Amino acid sequence: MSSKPNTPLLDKVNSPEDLRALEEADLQQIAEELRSETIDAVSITGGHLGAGLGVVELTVALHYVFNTPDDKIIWDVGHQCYPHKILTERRDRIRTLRQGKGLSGFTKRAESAYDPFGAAHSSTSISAGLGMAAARDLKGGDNNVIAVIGDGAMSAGMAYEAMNNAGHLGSRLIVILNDNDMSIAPPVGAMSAYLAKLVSGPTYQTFRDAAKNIAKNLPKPVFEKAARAEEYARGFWTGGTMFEELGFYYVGPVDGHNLEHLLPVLKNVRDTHHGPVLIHAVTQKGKGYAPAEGAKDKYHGVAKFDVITGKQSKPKANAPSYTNVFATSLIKEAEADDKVVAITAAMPDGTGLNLFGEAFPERTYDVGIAEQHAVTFAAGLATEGYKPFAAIYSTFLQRAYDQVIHDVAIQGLPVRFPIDRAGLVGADGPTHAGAFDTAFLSCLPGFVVMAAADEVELRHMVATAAAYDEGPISFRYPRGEGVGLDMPERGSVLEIGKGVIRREGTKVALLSFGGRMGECLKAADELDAAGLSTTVADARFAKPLDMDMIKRLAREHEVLVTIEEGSAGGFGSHVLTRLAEEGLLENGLKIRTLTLPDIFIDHDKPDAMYDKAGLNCDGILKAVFTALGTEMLTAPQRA
Ligand SMILES: Cc1ncc(C[n+]2csc(CCOP(=O)(O)OP(=O)(O)O)c2C)c(N)n1
Repeated sequence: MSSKPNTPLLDKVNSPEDLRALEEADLQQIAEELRSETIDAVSITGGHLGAGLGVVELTVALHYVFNTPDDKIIWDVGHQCYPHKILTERRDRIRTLRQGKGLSGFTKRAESAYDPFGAAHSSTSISAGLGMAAARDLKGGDNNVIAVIGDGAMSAGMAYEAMNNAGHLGSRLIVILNDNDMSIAPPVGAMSAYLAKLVSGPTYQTFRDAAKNIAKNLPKPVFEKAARAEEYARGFWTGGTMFEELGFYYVGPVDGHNLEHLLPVLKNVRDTHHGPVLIHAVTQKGKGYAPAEGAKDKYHGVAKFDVITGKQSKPKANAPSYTNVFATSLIKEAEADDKVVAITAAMPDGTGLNLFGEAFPERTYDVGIAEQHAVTFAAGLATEGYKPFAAIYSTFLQRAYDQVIHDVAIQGLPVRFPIDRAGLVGADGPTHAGAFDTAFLSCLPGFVVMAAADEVELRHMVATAAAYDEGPISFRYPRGEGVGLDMPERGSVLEIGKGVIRREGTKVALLSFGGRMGECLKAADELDAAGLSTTVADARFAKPLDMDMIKRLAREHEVLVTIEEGSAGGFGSHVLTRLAEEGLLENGLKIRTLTLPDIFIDHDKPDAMYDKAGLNCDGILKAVFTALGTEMLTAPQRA
């Protein structure tokens, strides 16, 4: 039963079951309303918009054709899942996306049965889906498993590892390649969609027979077109051939915005019992919202915005971002040294290497979503005397850990690791937090590990890394803006393994590694005001540690607190180990190590996250007062 125009059909759809009760003819209206609802929600919350808009029809079609949540849809990266969340019992909370205690901006198992696998890092969906398919086979079940993966995510090796394995196992698994790269997308249309439908159908024998069957009833020019389209659909197009060679049954390309094309293809694939099938859907990022369609990044990630104009409301920055300082500093170094080269794994804008690329296009490498390759590629460059800066966010560097150890560290190669988004990152939550890099790098022999206390320090660290040729070196810096300092034209080369005292005191020592320096200085003001004379030191290096400075802090103060925006096992742990070795923990020194707590902190406003972690002025004061065994000053006393 088709409803009257202008009736918001979406109001009747709380779950996919409600959706499946509708007529196929109603789905176009649902898609339109779903698109508007997604735009409206993200205009309030900010977040990933373009990717979700590109899969609206696909989302509707998948939930209509498949019996979710028994049939499992795994969204790769998960940033395109907002329409999916709206259709799967979360519409009432969609305007809490990415807010504290609200919905996650990614798929999350704890949030819903309709999210069978959590994501945020890319290219995991086929592996996870294959695992679920193998489990189903072991259990003798018959549910479907569908992995939806973007053409970008398909650039990562893991996706091919999974397909290789899927071809070998032969389990029934549906992969939907969500191809929104218009510049490489082949032409699509009714004919290729029709062929795709035929070749995915149960009556299909061989695609050549199918093409012949259609073609013999067609006039000659159409026949020739049909033959060409058939080649596109099954053989000629390299994607098809390649996927087939990996053991997948290739279907497509199909217009991912056309429900009349999508629904029969999905039904055919559902109702035939193939092994691994790949449906190649061509979509447009930002589809259906003009400001997104026209934007260079297709509104990949946006701040809150005005729906009518598309204008985003980004708060005015008081200081340049750390990302920008990194990029401009690296450009300075590269102007002076033609061996400096830069590598990004599909994040040119996020890392600032877009700016570097404009200045030095021939010395900039975007290798795709391929962090492992990026690191070993950098190692190769280093063997030939180049100075590679492999700029990878802390969270994504996790994926390349073996390459960091085996290809870089063991060979002592001077690869530079600028590590952006070090620490808590706010709305993106725990999947994107840069929590572990200090721990996983400062345990590696021969590595130099730095963290910038502010943007001037970052500039110095870029210069230091450019000058340092003896082995691997990293420097971490947080998301967001610097503190607004005057910047030197060019960075100075720091002495390796030397920290710096920022202010001298006598009773309490705060030893900071990285971006929490501002909070240390604030806490020191309060402690001084409370009669506790406080030293503040910037360690600069977690490896090698400045043991002269650290020993002096330990000997000359009653309390020593280390602060870092990273997990346990990092800077503070190394300080403790070394002080124990020196016998300096036996003389009544009261020591505390402030790190991120042993939990994954959910997405929230940065301040709330710091509060939870105890990594702010209050947290530092609390640590000092508990170490001293005295009451903490109340806010009125402090005022
Ligand atoms: C391992 C990893 N590296 C980098 C990223 C950052 N990232 C998020 S989405 C994205 C692009 C994904 O492109 P595609 O798969 O085509 O999806 P689309 O956004 O086009 O829908 C990147 C690079 C990530 N999520 N995971």
